[in-house]
Amino acid sequence: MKKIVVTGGAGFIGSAFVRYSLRTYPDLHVVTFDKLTYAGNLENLRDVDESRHTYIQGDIADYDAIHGAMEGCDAIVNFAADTHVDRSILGATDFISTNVTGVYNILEAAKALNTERVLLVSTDEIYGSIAEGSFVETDPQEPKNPYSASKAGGELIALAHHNTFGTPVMITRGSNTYGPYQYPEKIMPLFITNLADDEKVPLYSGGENNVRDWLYVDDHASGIDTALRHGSPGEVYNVAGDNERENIVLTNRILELCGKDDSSIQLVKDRPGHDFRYSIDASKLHALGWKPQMDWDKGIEETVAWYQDNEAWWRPIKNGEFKEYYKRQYANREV
Ligand code: NAD
Ligand code: TDX
Repeated sequence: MKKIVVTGGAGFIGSAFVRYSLRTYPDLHVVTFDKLTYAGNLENLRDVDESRHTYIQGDIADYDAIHGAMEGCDAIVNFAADTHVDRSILGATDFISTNVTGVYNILEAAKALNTERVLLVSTDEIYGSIAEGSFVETDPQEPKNPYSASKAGGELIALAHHNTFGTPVMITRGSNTYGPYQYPEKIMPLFITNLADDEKVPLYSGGENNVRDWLYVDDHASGIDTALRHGSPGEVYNVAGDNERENIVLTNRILELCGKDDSSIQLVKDRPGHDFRYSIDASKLHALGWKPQMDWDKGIEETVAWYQDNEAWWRPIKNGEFKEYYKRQYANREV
């Protein structure tokens, strides 16, 4: 592979994947194609080697734009998505445009251009919640919120495209991802940055101890790269962190690392349709040689330290679009 397109490469995981690819493959050229929605940020790519990187602003829901970006490229890795569950509950029109129509455009462009590999980055959320045990790739999709339903829709179109046209598509389903450069709407950066401002952290409270499996962002990037290079077309690969934590346990660890106690927790009304637990089995990707490298204790310590040391990155975000969103999302929600 000499040249690849990374859609959504200015977001959290996409930018980590761009950095990972450029440092791992010295002859690779990466084209980042990104709409720069509220979640996209060119600051996330500030350290990349510009001689092997091209940036194009565009929307995957615009067929001509994405077709143009893919011309002359060997592969495409799609991170572009609307990604926040709470925002999809407020309104899912953009989610359907990007996560379904956008994915279809990528597949059609790949067919027209004979692109060698197409990797769609998807999520463990498409399985829905599981009380015990872990999902494997052959388990059915049972998405339970508008975000995960839109991701499941994109997956189904991709698998049908593979079956009908032989499009060389691989899908990865990753766990909850954490690390530097994550937009502070997601639980970890939201809580760390609120605490830096001596504000409380809004913990959703529905009487259940919701559980998430935490995957370090560079491990997610290397898992996607393994599936891209060693996976088989038409196949799906789970990318698990194998670090399941109840939200309250995660919250208490963040409080401790930030020098606070549980008086900084504000219980708020639960997310509607809140999935109780996500858990996936990544044996299939392990068989291709992938293993997560980051230890949980080190990962969370480094992540908290990164946000504490990089206020210049998150302050403009929290003072910008995020401010209105936060008010709308959390106002009058205390329990
Ligand atoms: P993010 O919200 O940080 O970034 C998304 C990026 O996509 C942004 O740069 C945005 O500008 C871009 N984008 C959005 N719509 C676009 C469009 N129509 N055309 C072009 N670019 C567009 O997302 P993330 O957390 O980095 O997630 C990346 C991918 O990984 C998504 O597909 C998501 O579903 C998946 N995923 C995320 C997690 C997680 O915990 N964050 C876990 C599993 C899977
Ligand atoms: O303010 C909050 N309070 C709270 O208790 C927020 C934002 C979240 N939570 C809870 C809800 C979840 O149980 O924390 C957990 C994690 O929430 P998010 O960070 O919003 O992530 P989640 O809903 O689990 O989805 C994430 O993982 C799968 C990503 O946002 C998705 O893009 C990915 O596909």
